[in-house]
Amino acid sequence: MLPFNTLLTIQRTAAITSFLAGALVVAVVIFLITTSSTSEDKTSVKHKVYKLRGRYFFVLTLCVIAGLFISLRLLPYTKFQEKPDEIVTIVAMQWAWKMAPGISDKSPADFEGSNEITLPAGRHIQFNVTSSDVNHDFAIYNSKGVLIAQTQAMPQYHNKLEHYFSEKGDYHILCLEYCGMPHAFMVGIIHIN
Ligand SMILES: [Cu+2]
Repeated sequence: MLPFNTLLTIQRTAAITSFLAGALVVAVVIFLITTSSTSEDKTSVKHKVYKLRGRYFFVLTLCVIAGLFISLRLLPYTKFQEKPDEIVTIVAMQWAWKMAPGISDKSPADFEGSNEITLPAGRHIQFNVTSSDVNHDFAIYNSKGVLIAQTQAMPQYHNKLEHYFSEKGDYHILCLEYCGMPHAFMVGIIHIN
């Protein structure tokens, strides 16, 4: 959670920015109304606009190509294309989590795991998530109560969730899919050290 002062500043900045953008739109409209005339020769205007449109298209294309080139390199996909450092099997059940390192060849119902697990910080971890009964949702919260990663836990499906825990500490696992009365008590812990 951001401190209240920071939130206020972000809100103020957003308000000022939208006010200035609104004022700019109004100014452009007023400019167009005051400078437009009905008697001007439309052919020469059309010619001017079409010429400008060609240049505008060219500049816009260059901007899009440059934007794609810069932003595509920043996407985190390549980071997760390597083999994970560690694989953890997660089985959700009414109303607990079974977690254990490695890939399990047992059925979700027979799989044995604990509600608590310890994992290393700064490693590429892949969670292999499934369910032994109904739909659940495997959601990881940090110590400040912020949701940092989540995926559905579904019977007969194995969803892969990859995450780097850059900070040490205790992370809580909550279920984000209502799965019955004690759903809210379905809490697991991941210790990162
Ligand atoms: Cu639930």
